[in-house]
Amino acid sequence: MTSIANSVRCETFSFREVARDGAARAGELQLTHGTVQTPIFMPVGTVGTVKAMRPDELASQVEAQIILGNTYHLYLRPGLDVVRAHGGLHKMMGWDRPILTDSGGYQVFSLKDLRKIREEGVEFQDHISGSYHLFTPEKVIEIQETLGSDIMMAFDECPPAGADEHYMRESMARTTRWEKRCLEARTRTDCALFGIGQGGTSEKLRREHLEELGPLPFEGMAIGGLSVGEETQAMYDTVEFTTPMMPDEKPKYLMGVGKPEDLVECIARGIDMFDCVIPTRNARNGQCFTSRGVVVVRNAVHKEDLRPLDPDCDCYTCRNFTRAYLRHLLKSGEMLGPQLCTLHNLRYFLTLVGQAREAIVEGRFEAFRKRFHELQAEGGS
Ligand code: PRF
Ligand code: ZN
Repeated sequence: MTSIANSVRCETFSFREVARDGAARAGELQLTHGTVQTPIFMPVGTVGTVKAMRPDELASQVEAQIILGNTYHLYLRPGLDVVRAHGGLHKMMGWDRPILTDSGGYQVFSLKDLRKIREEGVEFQDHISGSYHLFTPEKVIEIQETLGSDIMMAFDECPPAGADEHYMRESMARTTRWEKRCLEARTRTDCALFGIGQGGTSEKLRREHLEELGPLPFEGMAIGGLSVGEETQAMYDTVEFTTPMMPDEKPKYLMGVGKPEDLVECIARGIDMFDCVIPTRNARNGQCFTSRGVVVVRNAVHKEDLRPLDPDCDCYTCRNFTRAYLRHLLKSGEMLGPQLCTLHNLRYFLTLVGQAREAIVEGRFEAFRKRFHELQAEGGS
């Protein structure tokens, strides 16, 4: 079934589908550092911190079950020697729950003018010191094993949105060869490895790539190459025709997505895992997501607004502070502003996927989805 000679597999990994409602499903993911209930959203901790959050808040208040880190950034700074000296990324950052690391593929390709793609890998100049590096499939596996990730991602190319079919085919064939080399390079039996399918918004290309990658011994499979500037409906359509092409016995991860409505719509289309910088990044500018839609807390309408951000939210921010006070903190440039908004946004995202899961388990996902959209349409202010 596979041409992979290396027989190393992750022994601490398992995935079980718990319930299904339409295409939506609830599952349970067993990883080295603990269990994850799916569908799940993973807060992004690019450089070894989820910005503005302490790990204890992330665990006890956000109730994050797994977070994401980045190979590219951690390799450049603080560097592997520093991470190794701490005994791995978990110990360094004081987070004892699961961590997924992205392979660096996506980050390196966004360097545009500073990189060269070769069969061997990608040569690039980093954004910090400008020095030259070569990322190969072997190298990014070695880095992720040194970090001690629960889930490593294979090395892929995420082609730009408008790439033509000829370029896409060459890129995908190379990505397939790179991903096989990742499987050959793994040595740790406590780090899972996920494959990444590309193919833009083309059903034909998605099928071709997944026919090659699906049978390979990855523990999970991701959809890459979306949320790169295509229309929202094109993204939903692609997810809808792609999830049935992915192995059902493995988790299905949609990389780099999305807003609350994207989570609900893609859970409806069979996605189990998400990550995105939106809740953390937008929080720092005072854009908050709530059960009634977006609240831009910096806006003047909230100057004397004594309501909490979200009346339905149980987070520390919503239990203790008004919109007027949050606006004041943000306008004053106080650190607490971004901290409180980040805490709320992440708690809201984790609550949302938790509610979706409950609805799937109870067989009422469609009603949940309809109610979600109705409430969002009410508007936050
Ligand atoms: N590949 C990798 N990471 C990613 C993506 C991808 O295609 C995306 C797609 N937007 C986000 N993060 N390795
Ligand atoms: Zn809240």
